Amino acid sequence: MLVSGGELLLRARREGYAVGAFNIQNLEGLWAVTGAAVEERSPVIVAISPGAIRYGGLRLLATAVRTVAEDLPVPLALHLDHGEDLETVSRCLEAGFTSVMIDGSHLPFQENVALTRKAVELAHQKGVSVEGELGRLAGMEEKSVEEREALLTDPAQAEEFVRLTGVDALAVSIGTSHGAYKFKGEPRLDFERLKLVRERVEVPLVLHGASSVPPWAVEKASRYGAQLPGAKGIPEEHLKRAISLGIAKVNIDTDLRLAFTATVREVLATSPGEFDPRKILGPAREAMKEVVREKMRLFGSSGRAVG
Ligand code: TD3
Ligand code: ZN
Repeated sequence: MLVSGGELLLRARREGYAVGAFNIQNLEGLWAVTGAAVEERSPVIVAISPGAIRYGGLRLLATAVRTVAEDLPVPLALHLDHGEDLETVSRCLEAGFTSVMIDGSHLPFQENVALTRKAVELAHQKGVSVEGELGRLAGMEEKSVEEREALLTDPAQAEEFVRLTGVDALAVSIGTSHGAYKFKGEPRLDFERLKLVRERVEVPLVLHGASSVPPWAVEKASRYGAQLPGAKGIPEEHLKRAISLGIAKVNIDTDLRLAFTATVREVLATSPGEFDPRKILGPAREAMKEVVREKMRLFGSSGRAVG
């Protein structure tokens, strides 16, 4: 069933687990993510970014997700990831999203507050919850202490941001970044900062850039010709710790892309006579589904859809 994003996260926060938000761009992704949720009996957030909207079309993607959600035996929230402006937010509200993110993290504090507050006004009129972001996601290596401080979420500012905007969830910057190259050296997250934010902020917290970039996926893709030197993500233990410290939503995109692409490469390389898209994309979406299932178990959302 289609549910409000806010409700999913409040329950996760209360019970101490996290709901995965998995990005999709097409039907393969939708099948993989919802298939995993059913098999794990897990609540799930299907995330669609502005890039995905440009690729797949807003109405078509939204209709597909809502149609699947109707008959789904587990709760699903349809979420706009990294909404860039109020027009995108409005279009998604119109299309039946049950959760939206407005990302003003690149703006000066007051401008981020103003933009986010407007998104909250629009969305709350329709009973839709809003995620805002404070602090910027960026590689933290080769940065001075001052530069890091400027990028990571400030706990006192976070408290003020939530109070001034009325957001239902807050994305924080504690050292993660998007993509497959998150660290050059040892993976490090600022857990102390997360604790301080948690002490001051009541609403559920969100971790972006949370893919683990598992070695098996990088190796499999590389075996069949991919070139991903230095790819590195967030260790699973770090994610568990972040969830124990109050993260209630974890965003995953890169790991799904890697699993999908590694499998497409494998099929093409090992079955050169194959040209039926179903025989190529079928195994790929199956691999993607297995990754989503593992995330659900790691985040503690497996089995939460019942009782
Ligand atoms: O918001 N997202 C998904 C879009 C980013 C493009 O990769 C995330 O925070 C996912 O982060 P990750 O670690 O999967 O790249
Ligand atoms: Zn993100």
